[in-house]
Amino acid sequence: MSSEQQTSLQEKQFMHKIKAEEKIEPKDWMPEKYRKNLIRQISQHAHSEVIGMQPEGNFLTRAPSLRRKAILLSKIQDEAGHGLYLYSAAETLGISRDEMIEALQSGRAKYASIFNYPALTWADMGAIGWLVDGAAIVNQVSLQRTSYGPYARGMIRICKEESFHQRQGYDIMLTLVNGSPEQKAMAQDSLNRFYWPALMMFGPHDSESAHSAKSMEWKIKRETNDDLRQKFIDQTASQIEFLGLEHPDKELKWNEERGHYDSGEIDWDEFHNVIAGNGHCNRQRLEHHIKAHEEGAWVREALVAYNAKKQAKQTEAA
Ligand code: FAQ
Repeated sequence: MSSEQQTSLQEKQFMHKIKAEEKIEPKDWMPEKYRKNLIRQISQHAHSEVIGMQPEGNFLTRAPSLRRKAILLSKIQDEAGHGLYLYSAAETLGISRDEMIEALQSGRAKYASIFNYPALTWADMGAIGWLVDGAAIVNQVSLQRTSYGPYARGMIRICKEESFHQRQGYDIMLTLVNGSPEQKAMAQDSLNRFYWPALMMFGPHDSESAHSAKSMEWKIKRETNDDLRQKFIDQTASQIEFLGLEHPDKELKWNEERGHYDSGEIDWDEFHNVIAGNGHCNRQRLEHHIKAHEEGAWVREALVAYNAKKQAKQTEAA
């Protein structure tokens, strides 16, 4: 059999597995473009979790009570853990952690646009948990069925934790709307600033999405950007109503025929501007990441030295 025939047979077997809903595992044959696309998506997902710790991290010293501080701290630590599961999943595809970090820090790899918006008030901790984690869950629930085994399994655990994050955010909002008029106004202001950027987390419209068609065929993505965004719009409408806040989208209207809400258009210029690196906080987020990474170099070096010493001792004993 020629090498071309061999590849075509492998491709057929690969597609057969995808169609049969079998997971693709690290040692299985896979098309090079499938591998590269997964590395792109999983590593950007990991970067988002890690960069996403920054806006909330800023509020650890400003939490209004010890209880709120402990909850926020534990939520932020979860996000670090999510980053680690995801980097590990990407590593099974043959890329190193160093290469991924280099791509992030040089600006070649993206991370979720939402984290380039500033967190200005305590209410933003509520809006981030409720809306940002809420949008992340809608997307990640669907990714639990993604075709790549290590990514799908990581998503199952991540979703459980994100669900707690979403509730703690909503709980902060509930407390604020039931507080003083100033607290309620703070919650409204935060909703107004985070609602549209949260919708942008789902990516461009399907018609503009470069990767969607192939990712849907390979079942890397199980639902399209617009379908997931619609789910989020639908579920958020009643949550906003329950809080007694005004909906930031003045064009939002229930469409009986579609069984969904119709909504106003996203400011796509803003979205493209932010992902091109020109958002409020893009520079600050990357500079902070680089600084923290450099300051942590001694920990990585100490670990390598410790492992080398342990290995040498074991060899000597053997
Ligand atoms: N921001 O062709 P598509 C979280 C880029 S986790 C920045 O539609 P795709 C937890 C896209 O990368 C949040 N860039 O792309 C948390 C591509 O550029 P490229 C992260 C965006 O991949 C909460 C280009 O535009 N979740 O929040 C964005 O098929 C609180 C064309 O777009 C995930 O990453 C965006 N919003 O669909 C942590 C989930 N949208 O790579 C802390 C996994 C698009 O060619 C605190 N990822 N782009 O240079 C996905 O599901 C997909 O990658 C999408 C984008 C849906 C994000």
